[in-house]
Amino acid sequence: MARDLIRIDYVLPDPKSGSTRKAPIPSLTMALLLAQTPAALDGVPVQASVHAESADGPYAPGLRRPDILCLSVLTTGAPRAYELAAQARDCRSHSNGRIGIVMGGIHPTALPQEALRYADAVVCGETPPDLQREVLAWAADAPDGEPQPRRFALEGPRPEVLQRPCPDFSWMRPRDYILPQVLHTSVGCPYNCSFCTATRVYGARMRPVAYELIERDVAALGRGLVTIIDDNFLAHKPYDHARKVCAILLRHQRQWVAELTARDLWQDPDLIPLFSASGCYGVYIGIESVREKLPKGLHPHEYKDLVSRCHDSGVLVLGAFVFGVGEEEDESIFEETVRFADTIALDFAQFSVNTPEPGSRDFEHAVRHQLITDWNWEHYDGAHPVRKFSRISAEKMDEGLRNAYRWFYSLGSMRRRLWPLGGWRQAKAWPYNLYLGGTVRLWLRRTDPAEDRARILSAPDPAVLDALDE
Ligand code: B12
Ligand code: SF4
Repeated sequence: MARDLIRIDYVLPDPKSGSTRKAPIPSLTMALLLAQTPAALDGVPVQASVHAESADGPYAPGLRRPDILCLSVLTTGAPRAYELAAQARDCRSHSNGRIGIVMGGIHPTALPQEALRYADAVVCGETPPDLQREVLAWAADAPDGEPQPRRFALEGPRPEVLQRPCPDFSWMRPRDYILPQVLHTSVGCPYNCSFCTATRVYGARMRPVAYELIERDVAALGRGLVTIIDDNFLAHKPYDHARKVCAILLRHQRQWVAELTARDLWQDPDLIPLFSASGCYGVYIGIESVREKLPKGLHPHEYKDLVSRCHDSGVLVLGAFVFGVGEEEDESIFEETVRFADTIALDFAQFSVNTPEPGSRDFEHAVRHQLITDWNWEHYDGAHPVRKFSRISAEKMDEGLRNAYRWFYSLGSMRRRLWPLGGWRQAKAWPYNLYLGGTVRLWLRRTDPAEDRARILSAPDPAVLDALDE
């Protein structure tokens, strides 16, 4: 069919759109895919736009009628992505052709067979500009007939240095996000934690975005705190990458936060003062368990030391904990964890239920050992027990998670954690603590574990098990 315009919609599905006050950060994935979109395909001009359901509300394929619907899918968004794909199948594009449906992101990367039941094309893993062009060109032809579903993946070696256009955030309204400014400087992580997909999808070696491009991306950011979303900002000794990025951030006078491994930060005494001097506002460290020591982790007294060294340099610390990591954990783990977070005076904490995310080693282990109790992908958000735990029931896990948040963001805990250091730390940490405390109360009011348990799926899509046998 002759067309004078190809319309592409990039959509980030979110089953809970509108349920929280603000989304945490805008999607770099959307911004990058938009920027990487070619201006024309086969001589036909392309018009592309982004719709992030968490901020923009539910997407309607029948109203938008794109030629190509591109869905970026995390596991929690998979059921919604499949629903949107089914709706798109039932309508025609603006030029009255068939809508080509493409899926990418971590869930289709982990379980392409499942995604291919709903999409014309699935893209596995990282998608540099050339691969994206190839997929879009293929999908643009889809209106001429029913295509054979196809799986695309990067052929040949992964690029050592990432070359790409400046992420295009023009679609994003900063007021919709808690931290609207996002920066991506590298991929890959050597630790290969069993619950994470970073090493498997992006490799064990840290591969940076070209430094001149990082400089360009920092210069293009709006005002406000910058969130660095690298899997692990301190992936390799001697941490040259982090040092180079700090120099860029300092040149541009930006305040920033990043996710990194506690062990690396603790081992190199120069890093915290260097971070602080370059504008580091805070760091996000995965502590995971107060009982199990993971390869990337520290002993409890070392965490205390690390947090106080950060505080001495004016850097705030968010510690992330996961319940159900060790087989020996029982119901006492919740109180013990919050007490630990209080004692080491964390500024912020995130608590999750150990979740075997598709793409991780834990997922394969859980499937093979028949530990999974809930196949509803929407529940794979770290806030629902979806697998069996030896000594904690699903009900107690729900209750324990909710209590942990309630206790940590109570006024009493805030006072204990934030008061002693006074001055700068209170000014920086209180407003976010109060905001997060409000968000926690809203979440507790709006969610009901018993209702969620009524939506448990006890059997998987057979394509999921086929994928593991491959
Ligand atoms: C930033 C981040 C977040 C942010 C923002 C997420 C977002 N919506 O953008 C925040 C903090 C909100 C977040 C929250 C969570 N996250 Co998170 N997060 C990440 C992180 C560190 C980086 C993602 C990113 O932007 N990467 C940069 C972009 C450029 O890469 P990309 O997304 O892979 O996209 C590339 C390709 O995949 C491809 N692609 C992607 N989509 C599409 C679509 C099409 C059509 C095409 C052609 C190509 C394509 O092209 C891109 C360019 O190469 C990843 C780790 C990782 N390495 O992916 C975890 C990760 C995505 N998060 C994860 C998890 C588990 C969560 C939480 C459940 C954690 C929790 N307990 O709260 C929540 C739930 C979020 C939700 N809405 O469901 C898991 C997801 C596992 C899974 N199977 O889904 C990951 C993979 C980390 C891990 N543990 O393995 N997260
Ligand atoms: S250190 Fe962090 S990014 Fe690296 S594998 Fe472990 S959880 Fe994933």
